[in-house]
Amino acid sequence: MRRGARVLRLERETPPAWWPRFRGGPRDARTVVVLGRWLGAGMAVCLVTGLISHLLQTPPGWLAPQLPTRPVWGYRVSQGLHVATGLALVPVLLAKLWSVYPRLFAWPPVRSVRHGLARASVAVLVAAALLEVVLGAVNIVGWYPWPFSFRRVHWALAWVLAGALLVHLAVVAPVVVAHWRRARAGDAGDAGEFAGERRSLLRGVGAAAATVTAVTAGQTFPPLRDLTLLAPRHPDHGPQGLPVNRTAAQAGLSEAELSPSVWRLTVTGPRGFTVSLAELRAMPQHTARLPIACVEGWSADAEWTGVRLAELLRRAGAAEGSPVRVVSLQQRGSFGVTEMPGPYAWDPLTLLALRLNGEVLSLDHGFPARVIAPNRPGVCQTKWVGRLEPAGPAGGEADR
Ligand code: HEM
Ligand SMILES: Nc1nc2c(c(=O)[nH]1)N[C@H]1C(S)=C(S)[C@@H](COP(=O)(O)O)O[C@H]1N2
Ligand SMILES: [Mo]
Repeated sequence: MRRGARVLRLERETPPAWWPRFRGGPRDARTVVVLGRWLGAGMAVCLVTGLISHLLQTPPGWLAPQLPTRPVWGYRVSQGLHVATGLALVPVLLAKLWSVYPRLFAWPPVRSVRHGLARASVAVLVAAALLEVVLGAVNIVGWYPWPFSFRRVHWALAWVLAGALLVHLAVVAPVVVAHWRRARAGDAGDAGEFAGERRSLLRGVGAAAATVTAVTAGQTFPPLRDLTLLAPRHPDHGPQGLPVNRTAAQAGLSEAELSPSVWRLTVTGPRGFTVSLAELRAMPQHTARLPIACVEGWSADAEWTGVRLAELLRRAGAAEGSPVRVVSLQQRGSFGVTEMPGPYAWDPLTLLALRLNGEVLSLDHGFPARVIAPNRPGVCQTKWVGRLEPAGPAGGEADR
């Protein structure tokens, strides 16, 4: 009781003279709710598409044999949406923080244990949201200033963010419900007071988000390609009309070791074999139009020609439907080895590609041979392939 009385008395005191005070501006509950709605919708899109990206890249064992290879552009749309939505959220997040930051200085700072916990959860929410968005944006420009794995931290933060957001929504639910609909003339409260300013603010934030999208989305959405001013990649700038994320030189590969007189493809298995490039070219060639969809948000369609992976696996005596480990000649850095689940390995569209857009693959696109599969993240489309290792009949790791 006595504690309660003290807290109540504190509530009646005015803040000290140095305590910040804010007046006016469209920072009323209705503004905050509308911005929160946009932010929440965008975060939900990022969470779902991020989850898809995670599962396609590193599926749990039970899911790997079920992964869908159609639509061929599925990952392209999903990850394009992820990065486009994440970038559009930047102005919305800034506006939301601007609209609520005076509340950081509410008096008294803490009213009760419950109030203290609610405020602490907002601290987690704000920190996680800022970090998630900033890390993502820094990653897509190819800058890695931190020592940790972007992917692991971004993944863990996504769950922290989702949890903090749920707690936050529970706490603010009454305010959200009260201001979900626009106030009508004659309604009580302050909802109508800032209507004009609110409209200007929301229009400004909407215009900022639309502008960010317009100047970046062309990296994945061809109709906007001519507006691609701020995106790190232009979808058709690069050798053979396709961007390159890591060149052969950057991967530590020399022209000599990739030369057709030296290079051989080995496929392991009960009837394992080794072939030269000339022998691969003599096998039946197939052409497929499939996108490269980089996890970093750029993507482009291309026409690939080569040998069906399934045909190579079958010839080596691999069990139908079994997964395959794709091993690149690249020794340095990541993406040298991919585990390809069965559905991709045996899909008729999945190729060990030798040609791109009608020409022999350039060195930087993976000459002499690279993998291209439908509905797969770009990181899994291994270049400079040297070995294919299908899993044994039991499909277990022990067979490898
Ligand atoms: C609300 C904000 C966001 C959430 C909840 C979120 C969530 C996720 C999740 C769960 C993943 C999968 C991570 C994994 O594979 O383990 C992911 C991947 C990714 N996100 Fe976000 N993200 C957000 C914002 C952003 C932003 C703003 C960008 C960049 C502009 C971004 C760029 C990326 C990239 C490049 C990946 C692929 C990582 C990789 O596999 O290498 N994200 N995101
Ligand atoms: N061996 C190897 N394969 C690789 C990579 C790599 O760094 N090494 N990068 C991957 C990534 S991140 C992408 S997006 C695609 C890009 O293919 P491209 O350079 O032909 O456009 O290749 C993938 N294959
Ligand atoms: Mo990529």
